[in-house]
Formats: sequence, structure tokens, C-alpha cells
Amino acid sequence: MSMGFDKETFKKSVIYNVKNVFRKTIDEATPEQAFQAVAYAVKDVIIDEWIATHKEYEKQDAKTLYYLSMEFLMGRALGNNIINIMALPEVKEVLDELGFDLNAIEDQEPDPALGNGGLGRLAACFLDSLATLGYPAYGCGIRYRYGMFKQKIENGYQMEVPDDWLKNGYPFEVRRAEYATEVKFGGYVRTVWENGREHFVQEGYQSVRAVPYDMPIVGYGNNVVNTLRIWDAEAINTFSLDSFDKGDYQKAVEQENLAKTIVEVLYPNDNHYAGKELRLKQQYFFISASVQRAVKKYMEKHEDIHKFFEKTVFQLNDTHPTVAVPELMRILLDEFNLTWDEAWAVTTKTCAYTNHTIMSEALEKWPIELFSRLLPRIYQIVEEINRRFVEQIQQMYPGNQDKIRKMAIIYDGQVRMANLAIVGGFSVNGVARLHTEILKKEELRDFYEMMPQKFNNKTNGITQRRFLLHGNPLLAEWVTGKIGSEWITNLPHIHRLAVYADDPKCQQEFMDIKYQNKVRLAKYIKEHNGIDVDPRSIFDVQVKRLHEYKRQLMNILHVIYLYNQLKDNPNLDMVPRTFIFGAKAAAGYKRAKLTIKLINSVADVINNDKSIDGKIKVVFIEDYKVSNAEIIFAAADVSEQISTASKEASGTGNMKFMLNGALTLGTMDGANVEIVEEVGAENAFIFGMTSDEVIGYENKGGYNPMEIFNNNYQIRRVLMQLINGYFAPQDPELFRDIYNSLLNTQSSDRADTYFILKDFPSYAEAQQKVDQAYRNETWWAKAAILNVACSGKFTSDRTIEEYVNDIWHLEKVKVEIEANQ
Ligand code: CR1
Repeated sequence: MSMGFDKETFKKSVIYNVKNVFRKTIDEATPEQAFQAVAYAVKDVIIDEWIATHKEYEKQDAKTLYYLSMEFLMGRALGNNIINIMALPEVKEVLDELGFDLNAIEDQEPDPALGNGGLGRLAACFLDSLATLGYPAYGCGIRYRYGMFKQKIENGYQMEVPDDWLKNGYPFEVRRAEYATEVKFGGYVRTVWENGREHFVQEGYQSVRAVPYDMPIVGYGNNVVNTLRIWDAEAINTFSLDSFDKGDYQKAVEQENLAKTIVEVLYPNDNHYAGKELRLKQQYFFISASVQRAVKKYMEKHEDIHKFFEKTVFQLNDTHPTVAVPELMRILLDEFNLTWDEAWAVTTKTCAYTNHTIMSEALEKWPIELFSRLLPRIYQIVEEINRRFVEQIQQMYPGNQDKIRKMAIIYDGQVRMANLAIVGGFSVNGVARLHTEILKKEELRDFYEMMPQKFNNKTNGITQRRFLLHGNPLLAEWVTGKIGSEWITNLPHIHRLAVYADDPKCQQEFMDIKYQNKVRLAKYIKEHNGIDVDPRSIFDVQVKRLHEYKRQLMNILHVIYLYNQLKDNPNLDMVPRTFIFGAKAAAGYKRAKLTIKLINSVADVINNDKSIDGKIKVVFIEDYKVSNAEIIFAAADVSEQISTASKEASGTGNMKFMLNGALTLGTMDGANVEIVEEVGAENAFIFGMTSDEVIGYENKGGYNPMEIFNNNYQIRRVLMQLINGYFAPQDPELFRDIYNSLLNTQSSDRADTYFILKDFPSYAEAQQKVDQAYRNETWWAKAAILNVACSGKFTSDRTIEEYVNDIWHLEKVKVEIEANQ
């Protein structure tokens, strides 16, 4: 139990909160009010540790990591915080005594969904690990008024509903007005001469006040509480008659609007760059605020800004925060009067960049016109960085225009953020071994040749505290019963389970737990979708963002193919299967949204076809998010990780499934490669082209899917069902675009860009093996237990230790708390 936790105090605190905040007695409180009251009581426990942690950091003058990220997909905090302060049994007892159920109270919390998918959730897992390992770190991001939209499915179509997550107030955040700071946009730069030196002054700008809100990030059982700092925007001066008189009325209104719009909404694109001006504003807004604050904090304790990098490191989560490079330069040049070389030395020792994708449509490139208009002084600095870098290229590769074309930061009228991030920092890392190799050999080859010392790999990881201990309490308890609880902070320890993989009793226990988790998910599906699913069927799950490269389409085409076989032969010997999908599509991504409609249309036909005797069910889980993900992973038998090889940088869902004992059905892509390496190919179902094969075809300009269409009757049949009204009798043309994307009958894009038809036969074969394997319960249980046992590598604790050792060089800090303060 946490040192700072006292059951009676906690109980009083809950009752007091209900009374004081809602003017009610505890028995009158609604579930939502009970949630608020409990959350405030938990926060009250956390606060002392939070203060103590920061005192300790100050005392030790510890080097601090700033993890700069546009996205933090935190998920609910209450349950996780209770677990991490090690007060779960006591809190449960108290709530029991007060007549509440913890699960029901947890369900009242909105999911803070300030992220899209893997990239944002990775940031959240990293914060959990940093706190649990005791490293001084801030997450820095944006307090979006509306996070990731809520998905409603209406008539099979995705509808986006705004996520008003702050409407009842969020109990865990603390507004820190004392750290507010100004961020400037637009205007022009005036050069003034002073003391024989040029100085640059931004004038005629608009500005907003950045106000930070802090959220506690509670380490597991170690009294450490770090901070997620998300910035809100407020108008600098609410406009007044005064400014009206001065003729500044227009500007005052504009500043007010700017503040409102800047943090209004998270862009719902995953792995896709849209090039919106407001998005660049968001980026500069939170970066300028975070960097200014980091510099101020450093100067409170230190004299010499030249040594800033000894106490500070900025990790750029993808290219979105890359303006940190020129912003730090600006502060060092314009506010501290460092020379260019001095400023550059500090900046390039402070910044490090993580690349999360090779998808070309995700590459951020801002038009010069937009960039320089919005950030005039920053643009000047980027130009100078570019001028010097191009000079360096010319020195190294005299006369080689091609190198400049590929590596310059400003080229073809655009500012290329990845190039700026690589040049402006000391480290570039990919997120899985294969991904980093592809970066070095293909996408970033020229940079790798020029500066190989910067490149390194950091295979992603996930936090077992949320995705096993919190999400799957039955399995967590079972694991602890077998091998003790060390796995909670030392996941490789879970390998001790391997000795039980062959033990029939343990196999039975494991399968029973899986079954109970499937019952829990079946209940969720019944409540949310109204569909009955059989927990004895194979739960075959693909949950992740909807994207063509992730190939949800291949999965649903295979479902159709299987359904056809069943229709041909109603006695077909197959293990009943429930195909479960969950995915949000970016609001403007037409083909992705059509794929959702296709999945739902196929589900309608299949689920209502009595003739197949319930052997196949198809479920599309509405509003896939962190809170229901925890329930889904726990219940999965098969983990669909079927991206076109080379396209999925890492994947992290794959790791969450493995940790919960699902078997991977996947391609040799991203971290799947390392998963298979850990658990053995015999305990997974691997299929499809390798990344080398895919890249080989791409370099040849693709392949001809018509050959497959012509020669494979079963595939042809499935494709024809897309355009003959089989799944859309009212509108047979509905899925024409999907059909065309695979066969390229009209469009000018390459056909079947993601090699769905090419990989289909081998996918269907692997699916057949799944069916066969599941019939042997002993084999399946053993393989599933081995998946859990071999998941040790994929803890984000390991990932963080690697970042610390190779890039950040932080020291662990210990926080002692006296009992019952
Ligand atoms: C990748 O697509 C990876 C996460 C986290 C995503 C996914 O494979 O697991 O990052 N990339 O590293 C991304 O969002 C903008 O790029």
C-alpha cells in the first residue's frame, strides 16, 4: 500500500467532496458525481507525492527530459492512478462500504483522447514508464478542447461526434497560471543595430497567452509523480473599449479568435499530413510555450545558457514538434545574444528526433509562403540553417546536385520538417528494427551516409501496468499467483511462466480466464452493438486506425471468401469464428470510411443469414478507444497484424495482444518481426511478402493484379460481389471505388497499391492454419501461454531504458514520503 494512503482519510475525503462540490450526501450522489468525488480524493493522495517529486528533482538538479508531442492518448486515469498508488484493495473496500462499484465509477470518466492512434498512445506509455522508473520528465502537448472525435455508426456509416471531454471538468488537471507565457504569430521582422550587432525584432504580430494545465503521471509504487503539461490558449487582453478607441479593435478581436481556434480540436489524421495553416499554428504554439518554459526553468538554477543541454533534452515525437529547433535557436540568438555557432552547438546537443513512419503522405512539408508569413523570424532562422547545411553538403559532395535535391531543408518552395529535424538534432531513431533498417537503406539513406552516428533504433513498447494489470485483472492475478508480482515492474520476469506452458492444469486455468474475458467482451458487444456472439468461437480481432496499408480490406474480403465457402457447403467443417473490427477513419478519408461501411454491410448479411448456423459472426465495435481496447485485448484469440510489409513502422497493438495471450496472424512487418523472434515462428501465423519483396515490386512500378483476378476464381467471385449488389442491394455501385482500387480499371493510381490480392492466397492459407490449430486446445493453450511468457521485451520500460542509455542520459531519482502526511 502507498505510504501516503489512509483508508479512513480517503473515505472522509470522498464524502466531503460530494458534499462540498455537489451539495449532496453520499447516498444522493449520481455515478458521475461519485466519480468526481473519488477522483478528487485520489488526486489529494497524489498531490503530496507530486510536490515531493519535484522538490527532489530540484534538490538533485536533475537533467530533465521534455517529451514534445502533439498527441498524448492517455485513456482514463482513475483506475490506473489507483493501481499505481497501490491502493486498489483499499479503495475498493471504501467504495464498497459507501455502496459504489469501482468499475461503474471508472466508466464515468471520459477517455482523454488527445491523440489519434499508435503515436499518441506510445507517448502515454512512455510517460507511465518514465514515472515508474523514476526519471525526471515532462510530457508537453496541447490541451485540445475537443479530442479525437467519438465514432457513431449509423446505417453502417461512420459519423463523427465532437468529444467534449472537458464538459464536466477534468478532476486530475491543475491550471498553472503562474507559468503562462506569450506566443507570437505573424507580423514582420525589423533589423536594428545595437552595440555593433544586428538584432531582430518581431513587430506587428498577433499573440496569444499560453496557459499550462498539469496532469499527474503516477509511477507504480515508487512515490514518483511526473507531469504531463498541456497548453491552453487564452487571449492576451480581452478586447476593451480602450483598444476600440485606439483603432485596435480589429486586432483585439483577431487575437481573441486566434486563441479560441488554436487549441479547438485535434486533427483526426493518423499517418497523414494535411498541410493546414492552423495545424502549423498549433505546432508553434505549444513548442514555443514549452521551450520558453524549459529555458526559464533552467535559468532559475543556472547561470550559463551554453550548458543548457547538460540539464535538458528535447525528444521530438515525429516531425510535428520540429519547430523546437529554430525556436530554441531564436531564444538563444535573440534573447541570450549567443553567436550562431554557440546557439547551434547548444541546439544540436539538445534535440533528438523519432521517426514513426515511411508513408510518404505523412511527410510534413510546409509551403514557404505560409511558413514565413506565420513565423517570420523562425523562417529566417530556418533559411540560415538550410544555407549552412547546403554548404556542408557541397563540401562533402562537390557538384552533386542530387544530394542537395534530396537533403536540403528548403527545396521546391517547401520547408521539409524531417530534414530540419535530422539536421537540427543529435539523434534520429526508428521505432522497430526493420523500420530503422528501412530508414537507413531507403528513405533516409543520404542522411545516414552523411551522418551515420546519429542513427539508432528504439523498438517500441507498451506499459504492462495498463494493458495487463489494469485491463486484464484475471490474467494478471493468475500470473502473479504463478510467478509473483515482479513482472509488474520487470516484464522480462514473466518468462518464468514458460515452465507452465505444458502443464495441463495451467493450460486449463489459462483457457478459463480467456473464456471469462471473452464473456466480458461478448457482454460489451451485446450492450453496445446488440449482436450476440458466442464466447466459444475464435475471437479474431483487428483493432487499430483504419488505413489502407493496414489492410482491414484484406481481412473483410477474406471473411466474404469464407462465407462463400460456407454457402457452397453448409456442412463445411470449421471452428466458429467471430471477426471483430474496431477502427476510426480520418473524417476526410473517403476510402477508409467506405471500408467501414463495407465491413458493416458484410456483417449485416452474414449475421442475419440463418443458413450458416452462426459459424461466422462479424462485429464492428463502435468508437474504438483506450478504455474499450483494454477489454478487447484481454479477450482476443487471434491478433490480426496484416499490414503490407515495410509500411507499419512498428505497431504497438501487436504487443498488447501478445501480452494478453493472443496469437499473431501477421506479416513480417514492423515489430511483428521481433515478436516472432521472441515467441518463435511456430507460435504465430506468418504469411505474405517480405518487405524486400514489396520494395522490389514498388521499384518496378507495382504488379498486375488482373492476373490474379483472371486466374483465381474465388478471388474474382469476392471482387464481383463488391459490384453486383450482393452487400448493397439498394445501391450496387456503392463499393465500386474499392473494387477499382484493387483492379485499377479507370483510375490513374497504381492498382492494388497495398498488395492485397497478391498476399490474399497466403493470408487465406494462414487463416486455414488458425482454424486447424484452434481445434487442438492443448497446443493452442501452450502457444498462448508462451506468447505471454515471451512478451518481456515489449515493455515500454525497456524502451525507455534504451532511450535513457543511448540518447537522454538521465539519472534515476528516488522519492521518499513519510507516512500519513
Ligand atoms: C506507426 O504507424 C507505430 C506508431 C508509434 C505510427 C505505428 O506503426 O507503432 O507510430 N506512425 O511509433 C505515425 O503515427 C505519424 O506516424
